[in-house]
Amino acid sequence: MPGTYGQLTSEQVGHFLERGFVTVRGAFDPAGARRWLDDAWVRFGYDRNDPGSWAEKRIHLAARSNVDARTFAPAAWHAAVELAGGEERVVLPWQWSDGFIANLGVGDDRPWQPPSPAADGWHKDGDFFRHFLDSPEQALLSLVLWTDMLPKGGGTFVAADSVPVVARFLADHPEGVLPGDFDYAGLIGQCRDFVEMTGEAGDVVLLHPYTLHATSQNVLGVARIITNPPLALREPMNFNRPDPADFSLVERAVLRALHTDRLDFVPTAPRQDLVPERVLKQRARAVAEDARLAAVCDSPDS
Ligand SMILES: O=C(O)CCC(=O)C(=O)O
Ligand SMILES: [Fe+2]
Repeated sequence: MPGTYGQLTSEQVGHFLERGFVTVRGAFDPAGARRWLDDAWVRFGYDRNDPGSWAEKRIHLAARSNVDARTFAPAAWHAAVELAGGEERVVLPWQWSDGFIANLGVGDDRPWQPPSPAADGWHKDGDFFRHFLDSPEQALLSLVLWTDMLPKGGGTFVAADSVPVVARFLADHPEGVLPGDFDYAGLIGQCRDFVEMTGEAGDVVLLHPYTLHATSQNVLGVARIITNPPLALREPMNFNRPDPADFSLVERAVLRALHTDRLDFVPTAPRQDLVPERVLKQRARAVAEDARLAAVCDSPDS
């Protein structure tokens, strides 16, 4: 459909349909995030210049502050909205936050291994809802790079052929799947196309929401910091639109995966919001984080 896609090139559209992701390089100026990153190190409780002090190797902070991606990273915003089917279909604003995910040396006590089914922690994002084929809560998975993501330095592992695998699983489970109930070993075992995502601070990777991915080892001694803000839809995905031109690229990728032109998907159980373990852990950390931030604010050289 030439001309239908504004921001994305036909190569990017083809790549998204084939391999489930699009990269927007230089989507924002990392200098604009300096304060957030300075605060993050206070919240971690570590000296950024002393990797020896980084006791906890993976930290996922809660969000304290937000920016609207539309103004902060316009090219990424436009690309994301286009993948999800247009501005009127998505929940706005698309908020990006300082809920940083730091890889400060996961698995740095053993030799680095490339992505494969043997890596730990393959998952689909969305620990906060019951998953259906058409779930609106997570229309896209994103990786926002607040630092460089260097080879062997914590680049998120991605299974670029996982969308069809997960699509079949969800199509077979119209009753929905709780985040902890996916057969991840069985699903990742069907994948062959593994990617170690790398890039520079300011890059953004937009991925199909079904994409299986995993934390990787970071053996470089260099901190890697990302966020993964979900873009949500106002209504569930619709695989049965009267005019095929109205399918979003995310929906098209699902139909293609299921080898069908359209599908009348009807969930057989209610949608469900969940409070993830992650949030409970973040709340538990927050008291100490607040105290450290307050101490920095009170110090004479702040
Ligand atoms: O840290 C990473 O590379 C991936 C993190 C992730 O996938 C998650 O927190 O859901
Ligand atoms: Fe994830």
